[in-house]
Amino acid sequence: MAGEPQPDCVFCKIVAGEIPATVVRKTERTLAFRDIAPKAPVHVLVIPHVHYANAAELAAAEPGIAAELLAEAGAVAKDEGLRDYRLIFNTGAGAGQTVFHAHVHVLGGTSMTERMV
Ligand code: D5M
Repeated sequence: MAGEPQPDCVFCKIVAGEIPATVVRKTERTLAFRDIAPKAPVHVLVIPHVHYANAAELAAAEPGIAAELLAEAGAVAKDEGLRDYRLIFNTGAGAGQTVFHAHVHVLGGTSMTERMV
């Protein structure tokens, strides 16, 4: 069922505490943790606890949580001392999405003007 934990989803396992992550922020509905393969000095992922395949599906089904995801991304940037940063929502394998649980990448800590992650 939409929003329910998926047994083979690595991010559902992180939410459940079944695999470790370096958590930097947590709310009742979202979790922010450091990317395992950082592409910038600061590279944090913000995810909803609920499982949706991508951010657009999350926003369609649970707009309040999608808004919270964005607010938390901004809070991560502030916590990390970033004034300028990039938010990325890869959507679909052809766009580079590898984990099919909604997430936003927060990238910064270096000049982002030449970078596409
Ligand atoms: O991004 C998915 C991102 O998730 C990618 O940058 C690696 C990261 N990842 C995958 N597994 C983990 C664990 N276990 N901890 C932290 N980060 C992880 P995408 O937009 O789907 O390409």
